[in-house]
Amino acid sequence: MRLWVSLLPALAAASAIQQCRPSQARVRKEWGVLSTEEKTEYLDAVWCLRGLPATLPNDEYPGVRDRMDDFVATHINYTLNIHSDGLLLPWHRHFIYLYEKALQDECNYQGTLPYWNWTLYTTPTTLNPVFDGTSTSFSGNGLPIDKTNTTSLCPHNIPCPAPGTGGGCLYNGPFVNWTAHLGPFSISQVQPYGDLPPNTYAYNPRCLTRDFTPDWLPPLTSAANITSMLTAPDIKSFLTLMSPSTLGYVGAHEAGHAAVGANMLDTFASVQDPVFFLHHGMVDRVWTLWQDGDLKNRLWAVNGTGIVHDPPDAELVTLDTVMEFGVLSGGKRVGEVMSVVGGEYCYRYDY
Ligand SMILES: [Cu+2]
Repeated sequence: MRLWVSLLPALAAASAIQQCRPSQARVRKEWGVLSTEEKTEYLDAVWCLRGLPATLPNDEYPGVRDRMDDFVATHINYTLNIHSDGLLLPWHRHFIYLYEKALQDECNYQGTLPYWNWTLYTTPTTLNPVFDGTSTSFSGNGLPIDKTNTTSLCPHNIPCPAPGTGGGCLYNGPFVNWTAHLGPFSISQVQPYGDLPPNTYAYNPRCLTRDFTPDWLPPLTSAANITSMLTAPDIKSFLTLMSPSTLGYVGAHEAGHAAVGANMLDTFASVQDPVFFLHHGMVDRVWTLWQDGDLKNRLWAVNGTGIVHDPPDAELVTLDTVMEFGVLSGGKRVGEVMSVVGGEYCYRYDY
C-alpha cells in the first residue's frame, strides 16, 4: 500500500513529462515526397483557413479579414522581438505548430506541416515541386517587372546577388488569386527598440508577389552549409549560420526568404505567403536535427536576446522567458518549446 502511495505521484509526473513516445510522434515530411492527394489536402486546408472568420476584432485590426490574417497580424505584432535574436527559433517553432494545429483542428486537415528542403533544389525554379507552378505547388515566380530603379540588397557576408527575375504578381498555380491584406513594410522599419510602423494593421488588399533570386541560396543553404550548421559546437555558432543577429549579415533563414523574394522579404508580413510555413518548417527541422545531435548539451541551449539584432543592453533570453502569441495561444516559456517530443509537442522530421 505504501509503495503505491509513493509511486503514484512519481508515475503521474513521469507521464506528464513524457507523454510523447517516439513511435507516436507525427512525421513532418518534405513537400516533394508527398503524394498528389496529400499535397492537395494541404493546399485545400490552407484555403480553408483563409475562408474562416478572424479572431482579432476588425475595428482594431482593419486589415485582418480571416483566420489566416490572425497569424499574419500576430507575427507583425511581435516582429521586433523574434528576428535576428534569441527568440527566432523558439518563437517560430511554436508559431508554425499553432498554424499546423489550426489546419488540423479548424480545417480537418489529416496530415502534418510539410517543409521545403533548401538543399534539394538550390533554386526555386520550375524544377522544385514547391515552386513549379503546377496545381500541386505553392505557385511559381511573380511576373517580371522593370527593375531599373531598384537597388539590390547586398549583405556583408556573401556576394551581392543579381536582381530577381520576377517581382510582380503570381501568375500560375494555386495561389494566383491569393491576396495579401496587410503591409507592405520596409526593412528599414526593422529596428531594435523601434515602434511598429504607422498603420500597422491597415487594410491594403493586393496580389501576392514573388521575385525569385536564386543567387541567395547556394552560399547559405547548401548541403555543405547545413552540415556546418549541424556540427556547430554551440547555439551561438549555429545561429551565426542560420540567422546572425549582426545587422547587415545573413544566414540560411534570411536566404530562404530572400530567394523567394518580394512579399517573403517583408520581415513583418512575410507570413502572407503560404510558403512561409514550409520555409520555417525547414528552419525548425535543421534546429531539431542540431539538437538531436547532442541532446545533453544542445536541447536546452539558448543564446541572444528578445530584441531584434540583439542590442548590447537587451535582456538575455532564458528558458523562463515568456513568449507571447496574442490570440493564437497563451504565453509559452522558452523552456516549454525546446523539445519537439515534450510538453504540447509530439512530432519529428522524416529524415
Ligand atoms: Cu518571422
